[in-house]
Amino acid sequence: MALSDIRRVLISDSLAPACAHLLRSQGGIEVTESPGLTPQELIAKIQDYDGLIVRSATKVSAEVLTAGSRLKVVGRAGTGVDNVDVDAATKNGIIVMNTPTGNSISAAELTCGFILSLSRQIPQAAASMKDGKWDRKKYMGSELHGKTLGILGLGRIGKEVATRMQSFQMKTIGYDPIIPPEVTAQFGVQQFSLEEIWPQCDYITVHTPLLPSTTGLLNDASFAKCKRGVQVINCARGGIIDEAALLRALESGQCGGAGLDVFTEEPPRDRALIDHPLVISLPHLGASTHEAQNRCGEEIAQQIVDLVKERALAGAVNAPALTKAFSPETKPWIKLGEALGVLLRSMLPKVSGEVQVTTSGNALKSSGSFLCSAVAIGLLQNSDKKVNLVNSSLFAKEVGIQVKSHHSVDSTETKLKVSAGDIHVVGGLSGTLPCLLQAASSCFRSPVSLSGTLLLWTSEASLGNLLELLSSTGHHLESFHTAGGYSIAAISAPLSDLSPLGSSCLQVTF
Ligand code: 9EZ
Repeated sequence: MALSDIRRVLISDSLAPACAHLLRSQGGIEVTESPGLTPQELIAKIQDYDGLIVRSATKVSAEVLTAGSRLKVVGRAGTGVDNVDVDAATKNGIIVMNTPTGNSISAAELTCGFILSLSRQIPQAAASMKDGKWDRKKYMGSELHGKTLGILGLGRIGKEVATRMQSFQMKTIGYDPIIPPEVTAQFGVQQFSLEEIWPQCDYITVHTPLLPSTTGLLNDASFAKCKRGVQVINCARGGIIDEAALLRALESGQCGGAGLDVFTEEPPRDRALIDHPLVISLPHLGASTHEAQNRCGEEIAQQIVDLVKERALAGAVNAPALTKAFSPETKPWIKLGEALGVLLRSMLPKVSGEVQVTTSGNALKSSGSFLCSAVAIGLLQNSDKKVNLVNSSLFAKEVGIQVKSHHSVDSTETKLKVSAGDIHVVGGLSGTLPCLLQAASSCFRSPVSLSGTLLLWTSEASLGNLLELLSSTGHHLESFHTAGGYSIAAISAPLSDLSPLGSSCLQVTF
């Protein structure tokens, strides 16, 4: 069943009404909203749905994903997919998508709130008032004017924090391994190496994903390189600032305050940081605004509508090969890739090791990755697994096949070549129909349509034997092609017994 065939969607968390409305009105999708299901209820219900949309409360476990026998997409209205078992989704051929941008302004504004709060200990002083006190000495603060803010991670959120804090005349510096310094200079952030950043900053805020390279980005060693009294903010992901190192730095005075919206464990059982007088903490409220929730609900619905309409695949986290695969022009090329994979699999006793996909022609310049997935589907035909464009490369790897792509500029002709060992097949389109142009080094005089039932011989076929068998079984010959020892016959329907046609004869149905 096609990944874009999404008729029924279940929304299992409380989401902005705009989400269901957009799915119904733009996508013609039947939507059920059932927030607060137990895991057992969700597992029982999910088999009736093609799509599932969640926020943070629903845990989309392997069990849920496996029970969803017709599930094609899981959408998370928000940044990250912490509550979705992405590996299990991929194995089951299910697309996982999120809305990476919907929360950016809210996250940035909260970060600025933390910086202002830290500079004057606003939450602590407010709490002391509620406590009946009038403590004017204890809450002496510092101006932000002229201070240096280090921003680690300069994507959308880092950028919005920078431009806002510049209006307080803070000096904004930062680091990002991907965004070029010329780009960040445009929004007033000079980049330095991390080693150069640490000693300059009065405040450091992190806006990176949680990766092995960013886990413990602030640790004992980096705190030691900072100015004494540096203040730190984490509104990104728990663990980017090492919690034990932060506590040590607060206790030694190396760190002068921390604003934390996120924790390695949520809710945190260890309350040592939260209880520290110089720590301001919140229960993961970065995305908790009406605007962010509306935006994320709308964005996830739009992304699913775009998938249904085969317009685009945006925000997918486990189908990188497919981001460019959604346009009407690519569909026949995917069909061709699958067909060439099927053909190669039938021609070889066993496909293993590297399979090379070579594209040529401008139209296929950036199609390599999804065509690899398409070829892998063909190579895995008849496997007992539910193979599709999401999981085919993964399954191919599991059986020892690596499908790799390369774009050739040697030919301007738009075509696709698939090679395994010393065997290769070349295909192209005739209109929108997948065709075989070449097998091994031999070109067919006219393209062989890769549809219906084909008989293949790796040696010279006996046309006499074939015609005799076809007439005795009531089949027709539709076309016959030979090239360099290979013969291909297109016939009207599959034959049940190929033995009269010689031992090299294979039958392939597309
Ligand atoms: C790492 C990063 C930023 C960072 C940001 C992104 C992959 N990646 N890594 C260290 N997107 C600052 C310090």
